[in-house]
Amino acid sequence: MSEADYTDWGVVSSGEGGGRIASTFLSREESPGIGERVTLLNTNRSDMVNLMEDADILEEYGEHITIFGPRRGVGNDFAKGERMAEEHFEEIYNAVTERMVGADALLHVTTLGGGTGNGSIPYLIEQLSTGSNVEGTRPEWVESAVNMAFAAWPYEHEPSQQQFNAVMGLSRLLMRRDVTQNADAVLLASNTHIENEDLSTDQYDAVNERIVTAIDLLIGAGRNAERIIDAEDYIAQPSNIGVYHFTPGVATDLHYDMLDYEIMFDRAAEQSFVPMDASTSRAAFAVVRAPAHLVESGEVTKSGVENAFGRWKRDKGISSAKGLSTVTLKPGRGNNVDVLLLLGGFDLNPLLDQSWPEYEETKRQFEQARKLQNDSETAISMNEIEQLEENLTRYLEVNGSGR
Ligand SMILES: Nc1nc2c(ncn2[C@@H]2O[C@H](COP(=O)(O)OP(=O)(O)OP(=O)(O)O)[C@@H](O)[C@H]2O)c(=O)[nH]1
Ligand SMILES: [Mg+2]
Repeated sequence: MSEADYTDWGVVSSGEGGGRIASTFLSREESPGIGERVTLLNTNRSDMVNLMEDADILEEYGEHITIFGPRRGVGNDFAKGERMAEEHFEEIYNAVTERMVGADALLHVTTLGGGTGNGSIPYLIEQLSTGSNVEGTRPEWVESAVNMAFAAWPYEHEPSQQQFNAVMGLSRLLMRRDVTQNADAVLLASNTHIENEDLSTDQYDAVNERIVTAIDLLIGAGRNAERIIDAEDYIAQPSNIGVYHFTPGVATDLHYDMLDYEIMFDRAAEQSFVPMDASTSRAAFAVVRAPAHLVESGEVTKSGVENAFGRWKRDKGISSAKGLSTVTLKPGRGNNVDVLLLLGGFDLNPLLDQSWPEYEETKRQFEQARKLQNDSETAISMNEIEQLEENLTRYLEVNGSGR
């Protein structure tokens, strides 16, 4: 296949954390499959300027930043972030569609603990896929593009407002207000679950590095692969059974000579990005990234990986999980391989357990506050909170992990 046949990805971020992750694709030498299709949205200019200055890419890539709304952030209020995105949607839509023109798949990166990214990304995804508030008709590529979200769950130790935001954000990524599916796929990573115990490194850097590695493997499976797994493939089969939440599990630098594939898959599953039990998965994809010489010599083969993945799934009791497996190439020599599992449809309760009590607590506080003061027209209403909770609950029921 030639370069032109591969999926063209675009990365859109909103908010500070999302921006820190997405700007990595600009700051490093090469981002195969993405190139310079990166749009960094925020309500706060100085956050973006600072993080791009830190990465020393402000001069070269500053124009990838698009600021909408109040220019001072939205103070952790996702409802405000959403409203700003709605009011300033034209700027956002123009920036995204101009910079991403022709993309086959969009990866929307956000954190879920804050207000800007959490508020705007679910809204943007809805608008790109339905066009309900877009003036005129959307370009054909926008209509057909896959909209995948990558969302970072707040740390366990963060305050209850962040946990509340996360529950509300997950609901909106999964479900529109009219209770139809929103994003085509929602990939989740829990900051606490993937943080580095080594406190000498910057925590965000360590977490973001893992997220970027997972995204590279995910995109790489659609390029230089024995059997291409494309954006569309991650979505088509699982969505037939109502599954579209996923988490990556990544194990890198595994000694090919010393480990069976099944052990490698176990390692990857043990390093899933959210707390979960792999045996509850209803979708599972496997990508083995190996140095070219191991593939050329026939040591690492698609069928070898496929058979082992089949055995692994059987062993986990998830033989019928939807998905594919493939082998892709990694540059360089050596005998080390990297493995990505993309697990979907698993029981989300181990993740939600972290935030649910704080979510309930914040909801109670809102309710109390409502009794004391006149409803301010700007704040989120109780009805709205209940509706979003109900939407999430409905998705969880379909996914066999009802709360
Ligand atoms: N993984 C990851 N999480 C981050 C990063 N930066 C912030 N967070 C988390 O994101 C949440 C805060 O969200 P931000 O991205 O700062 O918020 P925002 O989208 O800019 O929204 P507001 O500032 O509230 O308007 C917290 O839960 C942080 O722990 C990052 O670089 N990586
Ligand atoms: Mg911010």
